[in-house]
Amino acid sequence: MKISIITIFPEYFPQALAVGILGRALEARLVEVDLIDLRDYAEGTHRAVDDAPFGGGPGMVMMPEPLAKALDPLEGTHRVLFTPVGRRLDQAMLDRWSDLDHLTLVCGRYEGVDERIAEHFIDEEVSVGDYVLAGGEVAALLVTEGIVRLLPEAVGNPCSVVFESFREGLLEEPVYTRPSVFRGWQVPEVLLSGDHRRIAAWRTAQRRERTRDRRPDLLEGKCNVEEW
Ligand code: JDK
Repeated sequence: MKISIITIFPEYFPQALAVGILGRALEARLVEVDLIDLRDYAEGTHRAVDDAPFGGGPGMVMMPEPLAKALDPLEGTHRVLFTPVGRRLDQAMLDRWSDLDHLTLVCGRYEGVDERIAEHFIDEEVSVGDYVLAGGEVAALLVTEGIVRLLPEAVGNPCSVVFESFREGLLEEPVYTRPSVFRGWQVPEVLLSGDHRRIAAWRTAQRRERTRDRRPDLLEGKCNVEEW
């Protein structure tokens, strides 16, 4: 798989791409990340990539021409633009993109990109969450990491990834490791019992309780409140 990232800050990425699952996947050539410096497609002595907004208002807007020039050779790839006004990122999008041969991620800056780029050079506009970043780079890194860990052979134990799709949209249960007593705090007794039926029941109860408490939105339309 290849991921092309268009950005005015290519230097943002290399350290993050070198560590952990991402670093191993890149080394093993399971994925190639191509960092494209938008500045290389800008003209003039100042290599400007931004200009004032038509109609007035604060800030600057990414000019269409450098983005179009960078995106022309990437026609036919799946092109994602990060923006606070996109459809909200979810695991299903990452699952879908992880099957692609070539994904293009476009990172804006300033107040965003000229709308004609979004209309004519982009396949999906995506928001990574309901908060405002200063640009798309954090989003591109987040998506790259989320995709690469889904690639077969990128993760030590592929079962742990496959297993996720069977979790039915509930939050995961709490996990514990040794020691069984840490600073006086005991691991739940059931986890030490060796009774796998009781453990499974406890885990399910924990997942429901957590989801009800922290992410009730995940339960909407799922079930009657009594039962969960
Ligand atoms: C790409 C530039 C910064 C964009 C204007 C005014 C209130 C903001 C700053 N999920 C998510 N969050 N943030 C992004 C994202 C931000 C970006 C870019 C992605 C490119 N920025 C920016 C727009 C505004 N707007 C009203 C909301 C301010 C993605």
